[in-house]
Amino acid sequence: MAPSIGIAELANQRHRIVSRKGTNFSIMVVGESGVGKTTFVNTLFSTVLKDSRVLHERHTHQLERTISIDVVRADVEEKGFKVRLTVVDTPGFGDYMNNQDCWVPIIDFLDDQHHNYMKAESSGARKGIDDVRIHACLYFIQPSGHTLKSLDIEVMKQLGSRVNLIPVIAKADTITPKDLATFKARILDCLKAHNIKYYIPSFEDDDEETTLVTQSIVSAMPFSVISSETEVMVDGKPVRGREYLWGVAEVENEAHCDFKKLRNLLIRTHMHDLITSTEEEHYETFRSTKLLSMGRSDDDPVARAKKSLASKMKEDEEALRKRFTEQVRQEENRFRQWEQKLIAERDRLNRDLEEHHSLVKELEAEYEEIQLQVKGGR
Ligand SMILES: Nc1nc2c(ncn2[C@@H]2O[C@H](COP(=O)(O)OP(=O)(O)O)[C@@H](O)[C@H]2O)c(=O)[nH]1
Ligand SMILES: [Mg+2]
Repeated sequence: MAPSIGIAELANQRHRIVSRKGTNFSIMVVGESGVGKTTFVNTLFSTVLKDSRVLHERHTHQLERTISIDVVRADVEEKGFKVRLTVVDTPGFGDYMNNQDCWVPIIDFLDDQHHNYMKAESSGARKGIDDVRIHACLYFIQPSGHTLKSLDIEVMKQLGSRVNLIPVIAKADTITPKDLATFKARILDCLKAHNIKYYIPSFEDDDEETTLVTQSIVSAMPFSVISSETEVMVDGKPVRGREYLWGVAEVENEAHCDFKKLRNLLIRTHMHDLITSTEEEHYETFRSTKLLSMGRSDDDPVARAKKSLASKMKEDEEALRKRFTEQVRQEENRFRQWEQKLIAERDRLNRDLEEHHSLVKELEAEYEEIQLQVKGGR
């Protein structure tokens, strides 16, 4: 029998969190396009669901501004213990838009979940609500070995102030262990230097053994992961991994990456901690700032980004209006010139006509005179 992945162990956690109906647990993955988010989601599901009763569901939320968010769900049940696991897969930055505010729809999604819950809570309809408040947000970092990009910093800043942010180094099989260690240290320094809040597993009230486990988890942060959608043979046994000419990079081998530590943290040891901190810290922060601000949000960077988008649109509109007015003005000028030309032409023709007229008159008078002379001469 394959080893159990430990959902049942939730019952041993510090507080009992699960009623008979089970609990919601939602994870979100965020990061640049191609960094390996979708592969990770599929890897996580296939290893978590190995021997659980599964009710799998996949659907897509189409959000505004053509950014679509993919939601994968599974009802996981082990020994009568139910968890509704939801993973929200976001399209990478650059998939749909390239600008600086590419993260705004993701932040909107997070806030919307809190907002929906808040509305349901205040109207007393909490039971019926589809609660997709995100308990853990995995931010995927490219395994560049250098340091964080400014976009990483900006996005993580936003995420960290709203959810339990868990920075993750993607594609650990593409970086040497030595470079990985340096990279991890640099990332931690960078997070600190930029005051980015990220999730640190809580130790309090842990017994000695659990504390040791948690310590080993914490010391591996930021977690490195290898993902793979296929299994390859290692020593005659199928394992999930990526096969190279020189060997296999194994997803669940702790010497190769921290996938197992991360999965343990999420699904086994700290699911409860993630849920409570979301409820007590992040949701409460959202609720109180929402109640406080009530429409006044000058200091909020998201509101500022939205405002800048709105003002950009206004500028564009203004420029369009100016261009249109200018065109109309030019057309009017052209018309006026043409009209004046016409008037001048008419005047010229009138003058010509008058000249002709008087010439005719002169000729007539001359003709009459000649006629008189002829008559008189007879
Ligand atoms: N070497 C390596 N490649 C990976 C890993 N995870 C994903 N990939 C590859 O990276 C590419 C992009 O992955 P995908 O999951 O679609 O990225 P997404 O755009 O972030 O969802 C695919 O070709 C994957 O096979 C990994 O851990 N190691
Ligand atoms: Mg993807």
